[in-house]
Amino acid sequence: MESTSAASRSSDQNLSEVKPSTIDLRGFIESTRRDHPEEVLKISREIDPRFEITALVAKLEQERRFPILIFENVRGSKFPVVTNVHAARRRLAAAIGSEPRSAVANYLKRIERRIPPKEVASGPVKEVIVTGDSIDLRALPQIVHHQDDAGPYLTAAVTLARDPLSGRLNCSFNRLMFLDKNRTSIHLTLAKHLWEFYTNAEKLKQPLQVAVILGAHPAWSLGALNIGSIDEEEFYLMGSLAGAAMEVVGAETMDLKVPARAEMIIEGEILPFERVDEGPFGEFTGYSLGSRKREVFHVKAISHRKDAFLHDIAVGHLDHLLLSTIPMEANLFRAVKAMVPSVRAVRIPAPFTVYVSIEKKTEGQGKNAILAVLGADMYMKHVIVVDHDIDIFNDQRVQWAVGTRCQADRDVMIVSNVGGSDLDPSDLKDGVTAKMGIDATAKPLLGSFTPRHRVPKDVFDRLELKDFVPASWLTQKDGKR
Ligand SMILES: Cc1cc2nc3c(=O)[nH]c(=O)nc-3n(C[C@H](O)[C@H](O)[C@H](O)COP(=O)(O)O)c2cc1C
Ligand SMILES: [Mn+2]
Repeated sequence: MESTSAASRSSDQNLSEVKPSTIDLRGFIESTRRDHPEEVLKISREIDPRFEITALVAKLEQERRFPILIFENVRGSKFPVVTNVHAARRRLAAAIGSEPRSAVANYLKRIERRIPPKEVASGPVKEVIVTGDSIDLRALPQIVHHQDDAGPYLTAAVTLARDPLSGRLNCSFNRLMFLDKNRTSIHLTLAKHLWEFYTNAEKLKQPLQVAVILGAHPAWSLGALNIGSIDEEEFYLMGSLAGAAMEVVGAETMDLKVPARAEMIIEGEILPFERVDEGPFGEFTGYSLGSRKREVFHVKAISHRKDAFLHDIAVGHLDHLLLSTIPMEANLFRAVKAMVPSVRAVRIPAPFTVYVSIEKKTEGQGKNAILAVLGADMYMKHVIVVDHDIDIFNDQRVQWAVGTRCQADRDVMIVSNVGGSDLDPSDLKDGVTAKMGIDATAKPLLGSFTPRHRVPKDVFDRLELKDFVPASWLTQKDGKR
């Protein structure tokens, strides 16, 4: 199959080389298998969707292996399962035509050029259409991820909905917990865009219609996760990131266009004023949070490919964390750059935490960078800003900067009672949190700060290790890196 594989070879391939009709998740998996056969593992042995799928991801992770996993034989369902698609930065970068190190820069570059969706008459996702009484969600693999989870969940669900007030579209990931043959719960983070749409619909006493996309190309997923104003429609960035228009086709029960090359579309509505117990659920934070009241999604139609597979995301594992951090890092890079033009890099090393490196040119820019981050992403809680001589991909160097360039009473800022994630296990009230910024840049500026120790460069360059140490040392790989 022709595919996006050229993406993995050049840093940003010629856009005209990408044929729209080949952009989909299975095409991406196929091109990954062809170019990096060790990154795709097909498993024909029967697997129990209750814990075993996540267990295998976790066991492989322990071995530092992160292949895409295809389970052909899933107990209790005729649908195969694909998981761990996003567990390698190389794959996510390749999906947007980039090398791993330049993924954030390439993300920002690609979303500048809008490639709107292209309407087609039909597509593979319409091969099978199920409506009315024939709908039975229990025919799908019932994947239970972690020990304390309240039940099986759909974790790779990209929602598409229209604001009843403005008419604008929104895409985001929202997890669904299976309730019965045609209902799930849906988790809408407070103050995020789908929640905003839903509260608008509720005020009008109307249901909110939602199409759930399952089996998205990783570039579409990265687009759905774009962080921006509620007026920015993620739907129009998906093709931009993939490098070719996303083909779309009319939904069955609502006035929305859905990706024609998805694996499956679940159409339905969230009714006003209805809530149900959801959870406990093992979250992306690595904790299992208790049960809460959540909204309910009523399924009206399911359309899917004849040989559709169910796309799963291993919650809280790299599959999940890498996928969500690239769009967040891109947004934060852009936001800091608006305030501090000489920003060098942004990295999210842990939930709610971000490192920023800047080339500080004038006093106070460390704190400008902190304010830009906290103003640009509701989830971010702890911000550490360092100078550009610090490699923020090395946690130890960041801690070194905090230890040696920071005075807590001068360089730490704390803001209490700010809206944040409702999945933070340390907050006392749902979604209300304290924010902290640590300005670990050298004061007043790096150039005038106490100099670092170093051996003279000419001496360093002149000495040859081979003149001093056994030859075997120089051929041995240092495994500690
Ligand atoms: C795998 C995955 C699952 C997610 N699950 C949820 C969820 O259940 N509810 C939610 O509000 N956000 C969830 N998110 C985060 C949102 O999708 C993300 O914050 C998105 O950018 C929000 O979009 P918005 O800015 O349009 O509201 C998830 C993200 C990922 C990657
Ligand atoms: Mn949005």
